[in-house]
Amino acid sequence: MPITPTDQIWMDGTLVAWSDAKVHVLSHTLHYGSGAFEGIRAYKTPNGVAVFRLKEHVERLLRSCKILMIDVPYSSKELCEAVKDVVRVNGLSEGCYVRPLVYLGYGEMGVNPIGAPVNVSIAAWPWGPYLGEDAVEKGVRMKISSWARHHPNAMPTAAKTIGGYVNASLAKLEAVRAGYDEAIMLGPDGRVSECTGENLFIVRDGALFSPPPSEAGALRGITQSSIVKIAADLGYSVTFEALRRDDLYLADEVFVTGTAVEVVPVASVDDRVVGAGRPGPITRAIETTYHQAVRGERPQYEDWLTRV
Ligand code: PPE
Repeated sequence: MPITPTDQIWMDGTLVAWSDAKVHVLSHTLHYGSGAFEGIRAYKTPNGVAVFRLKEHVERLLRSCKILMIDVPYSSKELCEAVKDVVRVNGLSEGCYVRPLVYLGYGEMGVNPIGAPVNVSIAAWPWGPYLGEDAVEKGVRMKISSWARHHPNAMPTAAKTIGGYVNASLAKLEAVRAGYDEAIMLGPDGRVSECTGENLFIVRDGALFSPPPSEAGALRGITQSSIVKIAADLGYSVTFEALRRDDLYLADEVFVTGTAVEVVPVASVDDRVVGAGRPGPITRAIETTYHQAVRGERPQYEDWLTRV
């Protein structure tokens, strides 16, 4: 998806002009992929622009770095302030997507990352619907990938590791080139894991199920956890349960969740129509509530919002 440039990007504690936010070609992460990132959204609310679940995202970034043994030279508090600054200085009062990135910079070559400088950047720009303009309305077509999700001893699946996304990119390419909107990935054990940039839920007999993140080798999605809360508040039961591909084919409803995608219904999986082939009532109710919660239209979820 194309990027709409904004004015300034935070790099290692300083705001620099968008066009000057550059790195050296010998930056360590560019060669070996070690580093971590986050995806955060900010929304326009009746009381000004607010970042959704800011602290949770920043803390997940720091946890990803802990796994990678990367010492981030900023505290959670400093990074939260920096995210707010970036949204504010770029005048993104209509909302935006924020991309914090921790990477190893220029100075060391060779796989050994010890001694490479740790750099942090935070950029923000307006980002539209992740899976297309009519995804929420019509639902998306999914394909189960021939690429398996990482084995947890091959890539730490709890970390949002930069290099880990090669696996996601391969699955995405395969799905898109075959004419689908997105891929669903199975774990090394053949159970459903997650999508290339989303977690997944199914609805069966009025109840919700999602693969348990750590067993499924899926990212512990912050949106997934918001949906668990919203679904429970709406009176639906939610269970983390291992799912197989036939559970997807036979589900009454399927939807995906993530910061970038938000909540998007699935219309078909491997050309098997899900339910009636249009977004189901439970997906609709959850999508609507999430849409309102992130925009500050649901006072009960006000704790999730940080005004900039
Ligand atoms: N799984 C994966 C693999 C993933 O990348 C994301 C977020 C999620 C689950 C959902 O996590 P959460 O955002 O905490 O609910 N994907 C981010 C990056 C997408 C991209 O293309 O870049 C995102 O949504 O920001």
